[in-house]
Amino acid sequence: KERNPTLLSDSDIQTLSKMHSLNSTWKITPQKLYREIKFNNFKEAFSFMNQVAIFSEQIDHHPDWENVYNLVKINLNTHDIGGISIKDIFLAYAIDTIAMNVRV
Ligand code: H2B
Repeated sequence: KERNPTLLSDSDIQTLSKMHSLNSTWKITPQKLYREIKFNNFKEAFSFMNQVAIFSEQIDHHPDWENVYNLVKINLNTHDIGGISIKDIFLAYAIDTIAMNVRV
C-alpha cells in the first residue's frame, strides 16, 4: 500500500479549493468537504454515482455518501489522517466535472 497522503493545512485547503472553484460548490471544514447535489431524477443521480464509483476505484479514494431519490449528499475526507488531503481535492474536482456532465 502506498503511504498516506499528507494532511493539508487550512490555508492550503483554501488556496487549492479556490484554484479549482471548489469553494463555490463544497462546504469546506478542516475535517471534510461536503456537497449536496440534486439531479432531475433517480436515474441521473445513479448514473452520476456509477461514474464517480468507477473513478474512485481507479484512484483508490472513495466518497462517503448517501442517496435519496434525486439527492446525493457527499462527504470527502482521508480516514487515515482524519482530515483533508490532496486526494480529497482531486476527487471533489472530478465529482464536480462528472455532475456537470451527467446524461441519462
Ligand atoms: N477513501 C477515502 N475517502 N479516504 C481514505 O482514507 C481511503 C479511501 N483510504 N479509500 C483507502 C481507500 C484505503 O482504505 C485503502 C486500503 O487503500
